[in-house]
Order: sequence, then structure tokens, then C-alpha cells
Amino acid sequence: MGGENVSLVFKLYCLTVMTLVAATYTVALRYTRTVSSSNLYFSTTAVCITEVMKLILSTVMLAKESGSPKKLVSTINEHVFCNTRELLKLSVPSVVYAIQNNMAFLALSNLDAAVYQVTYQLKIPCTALCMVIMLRRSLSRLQWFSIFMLCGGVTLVQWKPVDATKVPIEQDPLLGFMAIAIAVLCSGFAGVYFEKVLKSSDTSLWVRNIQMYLSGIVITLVGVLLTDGEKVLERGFFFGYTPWVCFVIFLASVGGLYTSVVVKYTDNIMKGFSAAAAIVLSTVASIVLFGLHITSTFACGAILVCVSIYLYGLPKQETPEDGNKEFKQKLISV
Ligand code: NCC
Repeated sequence: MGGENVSLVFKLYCLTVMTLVAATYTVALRYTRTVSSSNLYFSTTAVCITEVMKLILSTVMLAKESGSPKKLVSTINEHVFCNTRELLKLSVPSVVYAIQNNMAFLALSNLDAAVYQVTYQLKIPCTALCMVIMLRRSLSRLQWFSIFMLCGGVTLVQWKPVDATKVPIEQDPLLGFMAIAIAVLCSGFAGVYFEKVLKSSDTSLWVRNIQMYLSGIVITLVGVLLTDGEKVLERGFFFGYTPWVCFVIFLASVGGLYTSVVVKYTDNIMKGFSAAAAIVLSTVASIVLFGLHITSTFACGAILVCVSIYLYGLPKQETPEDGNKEFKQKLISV
């Protein structure tokens, strides 16, 4: 996966898998947090084990990319063990993602999965703002408008009546919403920071992932000790793990790796747009295949998503400022 010129089909495949995994992940995670109040696993340990899984999978991918065990060892030595500076650089998104991933557990322990999915869409404008500030990406007014339209569209597409079934755990919706707000900020910042580091050098994606997951393991382990340390020592690290919990960890690992591939071949804003398109397409497919009824909120949302994609892709009207920038750029290159 070293070449940049991957086919459109491959990109679409990665985006679709990422989106389907994310949807399943949210529902499965909510289920594992609400199915029983006794024997509830420690969410901090699940976040930590996910980092371990992603580290193993990324090392396997790097081994495939390297071609020989000798090359793999020398690459890891050069970029990981003998490169403290890069490790520290990648520990920044690592800390932020660790907070975000823990917040997802907190939010889904206190809010319905559909409410979570809808509110979490605020990450789209937040990511766009981070792209503008951190990557100096310029967005026209029309593109900003289309980003907010997309946000509204995805919200409507995913709109479902709140599941009023009683769950056997205490829930605090305010805490849930605060956790989402923190997760939204973390997702925008960490996503764009990782993209910036990844695209500013030729270093392999799998090396970057290994650098990030190594510090991720240390950071999430500190999280386990600080939050659940005593209880973990008493009941064990894997207390309350069921096949469903293992399934959630598997989805979190696969979803994380697909996210990194998607960011490599597209960008964080495209990730938001394509994920929205994938949600619309997969719902339309299930309507056609399984004869489900189309709701008016879905239809309105789908229209908004399609129009926003079209508007975002329209060629930008050049402002005099853009013209100046291009002129200066040309001068520099001469
Ligand atoms: O929120 P989101 O992603 O931006 O979070 C990114 C997730 O990917 C992991 N990651 C990122 C970069 C990288 N190089 N390696 C990684 O493992 C981060 O640790 C973080 O978990 C989205 O755009 O909506 C998306 O949402 C998440 C997830 O649904 C939400 O965070 C809710 O908890 C999806 N993750 C999974 O499905 C597991 C992600 O695929 C898409």
C-alpha cells in the first residue's frame, strides 16, 4: 500500500467498510454498556486493548509492505526505537484520541445510540475548522455552507425515535452530552494533526500508526490505573469481558485502521462527506433489497446530503486574495 495512486474503487471500498464498521460499533458498544449493571467490564481496559490490537495489525501490515523480516526490523529500529522526536510528535494525537475513545464509552453509557450518532455529526464543521486553522486550507463561503448543510442532512438521515426501553443502569444525559462535546473537539483536532504529520513526509502510514499506538498503549494504561486501578487489581484486567465486548474491541481496531487508510488517500473533510454518502447509499440499498419504507426525514436528509456534496465540489470562485496568493506562489517557485 505504498503507492499514492490507488484506484477509486479501493477508496470507495475503504470508505464503505469504515462507515459500516462505525455504525455497527456504536450500536454494539451501547449494547455492551447497558445489557447488565453487574459484571460490567472496565471501559478503560477495552480502550487499552484496542491500542494493542491496532499495534499488532499495523506491524503485520508493515511486515507485508517491507517484504522481508530484516527490512521490517531495520525500519522499526530506525523510525520507532531510535526516533524519540517522532514518537513524541505522534504522542500528541495519541493522548487526544485516548480521551476521545474513552469519551465515546462515557457518552454511550449515558445516551441512546441514535442520539449519540446524530449529535456526534457536529464533528464535521469542527474538523473543517481545524483544517482551516492547522492546515491553512481555504474554504469558500459556499463550501462552509455545504458543510453545515451536510451536518443537517446526516442528522436527518440518521434520525430515529429515541429508544425508550428501560436499561438496567443509571444514566446521566447531561454527562453524556458533555462527553460528546469533548469527543467532537478531540476528533477534529487529532484527525487533522495526524493528517498533517502523515502527509508532511514519505514515512509509511503503518510506521506512523505504530508510533501513535505505542504511545497510545502507555497513555491508555495510565488511564486504566488512574480511573479503575484498584478495581482492576481486585477483579482482574479482563473482568466482565464477554464475546460481545471482544466484538466491540475488534470493530474498534478494524475501524481505526480503516480510518487511517481513508485519511491517507483522501482527507478529513472528504471522510465526513463520503461517510455521509455511504450512510445514504446503504440505507437506499436496504430499502431496495429488503423493501423497507422510506421516511420523510430520511428523504429530506438524503436530498440535503446530495446537494451539499454537489455544492462542496463546485469549482471555487477566485477572490482577489486567492489571486494574490497564487501569484506569490508562482514567484516563489520561479
Ligand atoms: O470519530 P473519528 O472517526 O474521527 O475517530 C477516529 C477513530 O479512529 C482511530 N484512529 C484514527 C487515526 C489512526 N491513524 N488510527 C486510528 O486508530 C482513533 O483512535 C478513533 O477511534 C468518524 O469519522 O465518525 C469516525 O468515528 C469513529 C467512531 O465511530 C466514533 O469515534 C464514535 O466513537 C469510527 N471508529 C470506529 O468505527 C471504531 C471511525 O472509523 C470513523
